[in-house]
Amino acid sequence: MLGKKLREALAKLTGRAYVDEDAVKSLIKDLQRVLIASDVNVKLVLSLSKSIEERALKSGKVAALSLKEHVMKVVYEELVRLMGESYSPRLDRHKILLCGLFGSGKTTSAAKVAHYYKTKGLSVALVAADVDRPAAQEQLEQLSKQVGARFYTVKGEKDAEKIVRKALSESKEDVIIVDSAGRSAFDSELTKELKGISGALKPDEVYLVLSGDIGQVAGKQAEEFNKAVPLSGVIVTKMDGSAKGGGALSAVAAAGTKIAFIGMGEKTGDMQVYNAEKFVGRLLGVPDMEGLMEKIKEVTKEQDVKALESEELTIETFYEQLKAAKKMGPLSSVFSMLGANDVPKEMLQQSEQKLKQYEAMINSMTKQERKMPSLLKSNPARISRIANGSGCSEKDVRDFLAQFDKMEKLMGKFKRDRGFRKKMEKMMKGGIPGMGGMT
Ligand SMILES: Nc1nc2c(ncn2[C@@H]2O[C@H](COP(=O)(O)OP(=O)(O)O)[C@@H](O)[C@H]2O)c(=O)[nH]1
Ligand SMILES: [Mg+2]
Repeated sequence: MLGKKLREALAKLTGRAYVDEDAVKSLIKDLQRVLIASDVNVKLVLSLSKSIEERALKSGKVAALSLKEHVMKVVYEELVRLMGESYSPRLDRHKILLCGLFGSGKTTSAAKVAHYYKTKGLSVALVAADVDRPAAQEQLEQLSKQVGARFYTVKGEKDAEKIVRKALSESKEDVIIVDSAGRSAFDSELTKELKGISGALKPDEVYLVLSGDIGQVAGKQAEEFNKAVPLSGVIVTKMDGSAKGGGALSAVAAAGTKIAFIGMGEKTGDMQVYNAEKFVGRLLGVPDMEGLMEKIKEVTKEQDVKALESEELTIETFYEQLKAAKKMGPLSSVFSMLGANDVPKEMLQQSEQKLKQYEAMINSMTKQERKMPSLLKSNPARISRIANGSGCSEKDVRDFLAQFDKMEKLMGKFKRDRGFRKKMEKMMKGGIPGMGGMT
């Protein structure tokens, strides 16, 4: 383990924004409290926070992100590693088995999933293989009518496997969804029944239906079901209530599976395909997780664009950099991030205006023109078109092209010549704005 001071020094040397260890630790303490309050299994919280701490300290922070955002990014990525970024339900012919304990929302979810596939234009069969309660079969029959799915069962049959075999032999639908019996607790009877159904059905997807509010027991439950019939995903129900869904996180971690759908109400349309930004936001109590991740993605993309520097400079890549720079905020803050705090105000305003002009011009160029500026240089018609399109004069356009030419040469030199690079860096530190080469 490196000493803190040494690590800070190293971070500075390698150009990384420095990450404060104590601050990260205290942020992670907060995170632990939140996750435990959201019903995530304590052991899981501890192992998660350990890997989050390690990564948050090790990975370089993007200068434009606050420390909290940096940690949030790591947290988000770790959670996504467990639960998946989003779920893409398959849209071909396939067979689905739903399992779960009594009252978890299996039958309702069967109808919701059926509804989902109907809206995708697929035909759907719902099979009632809950042999314990005749009422459950009627419930599914009613729901089938509502969603326009074909309904299969054998009334009075006590062998779930037989119902499934019969449905399979008759059904021609694209998607076959089997609703199985639940128990109030997991037992060997249920295992036997599920294995029987699974053997007959040979499901492509096995979803465990879990109520979002079951809390700490979710992990154990998922493990048990996963042993009986290997799960391919979890459907979390009742997320329209106060549940935070931490149980689902424990469940997918324990069974090594992913979240597929989220139930958001009692009606057949009340279901969403799982999406990490919404789910993680709720789990962590961050109301605008989508907004936050959007920002993080943009700023991180900007960093990737910097890596583009080694790539060829075209108007296209220049434009990407321009857009990325804009997302970082006004030029003044970009300069101060570069360590140039004393750029005269007029100069900033002028540069800001120039950049706007450049953007308008590039917007008026075709993709080809952006890739090959030489198409423009010798072509007055094109130049006049761009001037008209961007509200600039033809001279502005020609100036920009000449400027771009210079920049291109400069970049080439920059890449080839390490000594030149050093000089440039020195110049920038001396307060000469980085945009100097552009204006
Ligand atoms: N609010 C809400 N209620 C749900 C949801 N999913 C199921 N339910 C209700 O939970 C109860 C049990 O559902 P059911 O599908 O019969 O569970 P099963 O025993 O697993 O088949 C019913 O009253 C459903 O209306 C949901 O996403 N939100
Ligand atoms: Mg049921």
